[in-house]
This record gives sequence, C-alpha cells and structure tokens, in this order.
Amino acid sequence: MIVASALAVLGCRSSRGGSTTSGGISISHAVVPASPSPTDASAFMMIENTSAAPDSLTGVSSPDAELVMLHEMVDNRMEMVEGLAVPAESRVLLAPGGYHLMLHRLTRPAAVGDTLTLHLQFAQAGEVVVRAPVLRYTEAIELLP
Ligand SMILES: [Cu+2]
Repeated sequence: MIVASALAVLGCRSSRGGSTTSGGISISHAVVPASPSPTDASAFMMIENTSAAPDSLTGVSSPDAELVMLHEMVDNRMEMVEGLAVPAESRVLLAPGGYHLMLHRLTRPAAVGDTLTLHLQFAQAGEVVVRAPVLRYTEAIELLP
C-alpha cells in the first residue's frame, strides 16, 4: 500500500491533486471540491490501468466518511454504480457530469486545506489508497485533465 502526498510538489498545478500507484493502477488528479454541505462531498480523479489485464473498481471507503458510493450522472440524476470497469491500458475519468464518488456522513466538514483519504478496492490491484486535497470548486474542476 502506497500513500502519496499531494503536497510533494507545490506550485505545479497538475501535481496538486492526490496521486498514487499500486499494482497496475495509477490514480492522479484526486480532488474533493469544498462542499456547501457539512455532511456530504464528492470526489473526482483519473484512474489509469497500466497493466495488460482488465481491472475494476469494486468498492470505496474512507476513514473520513461513514459511507462512500460510486455514482454516475445520467440525465441530470445521480445513479448508483455497483462497479466501474477499467479496461487494460486505459483510463477512466471521474469528473462532473459523469462518474464521481459520493462521501456521505463526513466525520468533519470538507473545508479547503483539508485532505481526505480514500481507500479504493480493485478486483486485481487490491486496495489503493489516495489522499485527495479539498480545493475550492473551481480550482478542483480546473485541475482535472
Ligand atoms: Cu452523486
């Protein structure tokens, strides 16, 4: 298990999101936009499978929230997604209007400057831990590729 800090390279925009690599899975641009809700927040990121075998995200948890769900926006509504396929040598982007993680019942409000820890379970790569900085909404969105 590898935990990478987003603070390693300050001043470089693309390095400000959380990133980590474990097995064939690389996570980058992990961000949590500061939430108007004290109890709920969303998280976005890029998931890349660098291996020659398909993988899938099967579950997410966080020490900073009681419940984390994978959602997809469909016709302006959020739908729960059971698992997210990450085909071999390909990328899946979690971004506004598409897939995202929903953090429910946060242990504390997600305020700018905080960092939330996400434990992503992959069928092949196992558990991948990434630390996602909380940024102002516009900053968070600009950071996504
Ligand atoms: Cu949602």
